Amino acid sequence: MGISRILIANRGEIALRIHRAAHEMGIETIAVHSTADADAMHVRLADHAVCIGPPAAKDSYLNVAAIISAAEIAHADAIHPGYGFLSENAQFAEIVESHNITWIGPKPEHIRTMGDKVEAKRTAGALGLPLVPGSDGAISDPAEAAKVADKIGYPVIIKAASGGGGRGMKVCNTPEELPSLMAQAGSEAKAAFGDATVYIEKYLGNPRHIEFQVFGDGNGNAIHLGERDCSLQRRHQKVLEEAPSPVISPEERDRMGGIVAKAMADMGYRGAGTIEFLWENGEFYFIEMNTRLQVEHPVTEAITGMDLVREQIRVADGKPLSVKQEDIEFNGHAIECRINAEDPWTFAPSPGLVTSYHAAGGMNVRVDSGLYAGYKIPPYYDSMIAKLIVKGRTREGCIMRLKRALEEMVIGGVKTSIPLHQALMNEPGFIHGDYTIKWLEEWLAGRSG
Ligand code: MV4
Repeated sequence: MGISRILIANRGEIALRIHRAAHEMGIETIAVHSTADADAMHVRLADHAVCIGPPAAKDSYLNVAAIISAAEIAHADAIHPGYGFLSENAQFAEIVESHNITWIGPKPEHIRTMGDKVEAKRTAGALGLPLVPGSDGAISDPAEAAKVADKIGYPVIIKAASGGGGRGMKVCNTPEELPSLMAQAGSEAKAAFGDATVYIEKYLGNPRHIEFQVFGDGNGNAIHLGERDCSLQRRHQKVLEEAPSPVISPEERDRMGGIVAKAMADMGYRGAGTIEFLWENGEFYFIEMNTRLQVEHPVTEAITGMDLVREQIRVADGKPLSVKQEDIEFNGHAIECRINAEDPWTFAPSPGLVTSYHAAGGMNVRVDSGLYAGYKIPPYYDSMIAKLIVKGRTREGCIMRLKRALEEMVIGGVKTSIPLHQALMNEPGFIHGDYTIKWLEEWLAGRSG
């Protein structure tokens, strides 16, 4: 026991985030990188760096053999996967553990269970989480599907068991179209995920996306760190996240938080997790669980004062949770703006040379980014290049500070989503906080039309 060298199997801002937590714990870091990332900040900051392959992610950041070899060569005693890439690959987690390297993540069996959306729902239901009404597990027979749909009422949504992130979903409004949409959903799921399994749920017309941050020690103890509101999305990509949600009262947070923390304790969950709900008319409905650290974790850190990566490393190392539920306080309000290298209105990617860079600063302003002047943003990866996280005592104060911080940010040479965030900050629908998952796309359509 005792982690002393972490290999960070990721790139960009999250690789920096993990490096920072590690160094604050006196732990060395090993960066891995593709040939396209030789000049990246995550490589410069790390104590050691290993090139693991060509630019394409499948040959580098998803290359299990290359990453395990790098860990062996550089004598890593732990691997942190960050988010995306191999972070929710149960088989990778098993391979890491079979090499006697500490996996900084949940138990492989829990990653596997939650990766199958049908199994995830069954497990969540057994643990007492409220579910969206729907089929009891997978469904293949159209006649049986029609029975379920009649019982729960139209519209219904057909989802792929191996899906997630919104891929392979079909909304069905009438019994007549159910058989053909079932067949379509099945064959699209087979093509996209190699698995035709689908299930059915009541379609919620205008919900919010609210997720709870949880943490377990793997030994039956678990806590919750409150919720994040991630309703502002475009094509299933989150644009801005906030904590707490503008619509959740402290009593409701304690009640739902208690339910999710108990569920995680009962399953023996280890590490960081996020339980996603749709929220409509005051009710929570479980949809999925993410068994990783999320992009938007800093808003939770801002209002709780906890370092989630430090906590991940501690529990992976066999230590107990550093706090008890009753010691966790929620203070103020935090908002994160995801800054992408893309046209703010067409969303066309805009990689290339960053000619100038200045990060916003001042009280309660955090910028997580690997950018620097002279850096060339490669075209091969996700377009998110920075996260601006701002905290205020109130939501209003937070929005005022965010406007100020957005004015200060300088990213020259490429287009970014900063103008989109600035427009949002002046939009009554956002300022009032009464938006749902449909709001952002409708607002964008209204602006261009
Ligand atoms: C739904 C739904 C409405 N009703 N399920 C999209 C991503 C995936 N995680 C679940 N998703 C949805 N599931 C039922 N029963 C609407 C969505 C959805 C959505 C959810 C969260 C955030 C943005 C979204 C955008 C479109 C659809």
